[in-house]
Amino acid sequence: SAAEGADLTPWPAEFVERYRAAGYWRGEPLDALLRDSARQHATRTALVCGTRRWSYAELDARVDRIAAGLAQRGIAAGQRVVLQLPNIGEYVLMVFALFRLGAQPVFALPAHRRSEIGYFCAFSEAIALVIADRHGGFDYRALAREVRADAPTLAHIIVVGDAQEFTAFEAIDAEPVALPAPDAGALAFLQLSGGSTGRPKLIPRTHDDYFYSVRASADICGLTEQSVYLCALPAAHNFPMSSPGILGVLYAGGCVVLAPDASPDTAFALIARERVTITALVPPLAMVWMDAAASRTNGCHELASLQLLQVGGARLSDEAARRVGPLLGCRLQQVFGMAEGLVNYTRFDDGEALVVGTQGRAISPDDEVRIVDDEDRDVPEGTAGHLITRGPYTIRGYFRAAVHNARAFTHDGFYRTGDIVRKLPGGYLVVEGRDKDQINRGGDKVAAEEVENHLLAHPAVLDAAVVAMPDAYLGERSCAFIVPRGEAPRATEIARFMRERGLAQYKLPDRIEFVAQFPKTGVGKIDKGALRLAVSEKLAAHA
Ligand code: J2J
Repeated sequence: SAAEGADLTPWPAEFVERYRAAGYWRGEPLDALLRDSARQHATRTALVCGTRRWSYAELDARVDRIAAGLAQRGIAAGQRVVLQLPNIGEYVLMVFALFRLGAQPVFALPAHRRSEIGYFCAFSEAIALVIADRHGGFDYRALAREVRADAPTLAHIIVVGDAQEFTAFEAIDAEPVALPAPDAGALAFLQLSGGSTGRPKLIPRTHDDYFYSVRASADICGLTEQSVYLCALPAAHNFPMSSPGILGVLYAGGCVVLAPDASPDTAFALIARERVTITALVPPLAMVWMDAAASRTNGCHELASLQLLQVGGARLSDEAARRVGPLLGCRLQQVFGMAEGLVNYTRFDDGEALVVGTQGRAISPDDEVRIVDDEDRDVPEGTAGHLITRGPYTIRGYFRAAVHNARAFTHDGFYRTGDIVRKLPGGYLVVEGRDKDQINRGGDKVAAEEVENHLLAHPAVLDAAVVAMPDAYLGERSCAFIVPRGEAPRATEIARFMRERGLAQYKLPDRIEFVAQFPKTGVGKIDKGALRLAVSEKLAAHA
């Protein structure tokens, strides 16, 4: 694996010194966040899941026992554990237990299937996989059985619920033992990249860098021990985890309420019951909530406690942004972030024009945010260009991806975000588009090449190109253009084949177009711009 590149690309020494001197990196592992809050807020409610509630003291004590239980089974510091859980209390317990142990969670999503989970387990050389028995009509134990066959390092499969032949989550329990504190400069966990390549890239975040982004985010969002956060998005996603999300709320001594899903029926009832003050959504869900609130006579009443709605993950239209306040009776905060690091927020003292029309500005005075042209030269303020960035919580390289890193980072360590952005006075950013080969399906990122590779595995597919097409609800959906080998297969046959490949549902093409050949650019590459135009014109003609 050494040939594939480093697990963690370190920041150069001068940056390490600067970030420490500025007080960003404090040498504290992430589990200290829970330990400290347990000291300060022992009896306050930290976590709510359905009818179950944990105080800070209870949560901290349970985490100690789970960490000891994991250690007893031979799961140790520096080992990877693929974590795939829905929004349930055990997710939070397991995350902190792994942090405390110095073991490294790989944050998979409940939507992932055999293709993704198998890859995460094999590529990260995971020693354990943690799943729920069933969720959303899907049996994760069946998935684990399939994955195990191709993941030689996988020694433990831990199941919340009915474990069948696997290890029950409740069995991971032992008298607390003294564990050496993990090195705060070390890899704390692997987050997933939205990516644009054939295989999802893994993002190595350190305790130091992530802890800083969480503290600063909690501060920017005004979190206190009075804050009640509804986690309605999948908890493992970087946004509800850290911006300021679950970790930020637990740092501030507030209360995290886990929602099993983000539907208005579920979420509004929880907001009313727990007096939720802040939550985070992707734009399509924000629109569903606004529609629901508008059509419910008691909608506003249920949301009375809600002070702040954060929206991010994909571009929120100005029109939708303007309706948040009137319809939901709370403030809007736009969040433009990425699991690789950089997070931008609109601020509380920003005027309407900034909150509605921009995606905010960076967290840190030491975030270096540059907008450049195709030759990496800075463009004038207000001009659209490529966003590149480095800073105290932005990675310098992906996990074991030397070849890709050479393209994804400049020689002096700026991360190429792939976003096309304008920078306004004060550092406010407006996301104008993207130059990465990705579809942003309402916040769910789909790497075109990953889907194309699966399509190319079908014997009747000669060539494939996946592009974004406009969609009123999700912003974008995916369209696969296929050049058939001989007679075109039926679209339903392609869909069946793709499902069998074990891909997450959101990556399956929303539309398939068969063509005799692809339009080419001057240099002979597939002209994806022309394909995007072709499908959007076709959709417009039928609208
Ligand atoms: C336009 N595009 C956006 C926005 C992200 C907080 C919030 C979001 C993420 C996230 C995150 C956008 N408007 N407001 O990690 O901590 C697109 C950009 C970006 C990519 C990153 C967080 N907010 N995007 O979405 O790693 O293209 O992180 O580069 O999933 O989402 O995706 P992801």
